[in-house]
Amino acid sequence: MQASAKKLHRSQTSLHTQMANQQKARRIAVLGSRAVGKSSLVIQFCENHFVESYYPTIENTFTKTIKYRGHEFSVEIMDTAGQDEFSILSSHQATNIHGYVLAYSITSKSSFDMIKIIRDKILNYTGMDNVPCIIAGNKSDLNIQRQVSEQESKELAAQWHCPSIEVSAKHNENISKYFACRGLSL
Ligand SMILES: Nc1nc2c(ncn2[C@@H]2O[C@H](COP(=O)(O)OP(=O)(O)OP(=O)(O)O)[C@@H](O)[C@H]2O)c(=O)[nH]1
Ligand SMILES: [Mg+2]
Repeated sequence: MQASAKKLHRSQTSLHTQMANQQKARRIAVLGSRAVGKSSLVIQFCENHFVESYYPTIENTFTKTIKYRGHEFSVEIMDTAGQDEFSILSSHQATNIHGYVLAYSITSKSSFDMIKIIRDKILNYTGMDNVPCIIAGNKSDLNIQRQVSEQESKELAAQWHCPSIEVSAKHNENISKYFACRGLSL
């Protein structure tokens, strides 16, 4: 093979590898009100333990490699600070994201209402009509303090054409399912 042809072949191969790698990388942002358990969910998923104490987050990024249907995915999960109606999305929270986890606590109606506000902010920011997301109702172990029914979250999910799931970071229930659902099937 001629030197120039070899060079072209090498650069094509490296471009091909780069594209393949890109296809297997996923970026997920976890957003929601304060103290709904965003960090607990991410830590349970990435590090397999539950933290009882509450440390408000500024921002953290976790990475986990997952094998899914024979492919390895590198999943980058952005754990964000709790949002209220006045917080402003930063550009890295709203761009280059493959999927959003909109988290609320089943024990807090206001945190459920907040995910609607957050989604509106994302739509405004991106100029899209819809974004890939999953509705995650955390603290399902606290059923006795429930303020949001599963039906309400299912109705919202139908409206947004997205999945919804109830999870417990404490009991490690449905966590992998919910990250797999959002991160890998996109
Ligand atoms: N019972 C129960 N408690 C939980 C669960 N998940 C989180 N918690 C508790 O709720 C509190 C807040 O959890 P965090 O994960 O820090 O909440 P956060 O959404 O990251 O909070 P910010 O970073 O301030 O936005 C902590 O005391 C956790 O132990 C859960 O599934 N069940
Ligand atoms: Mg946090």
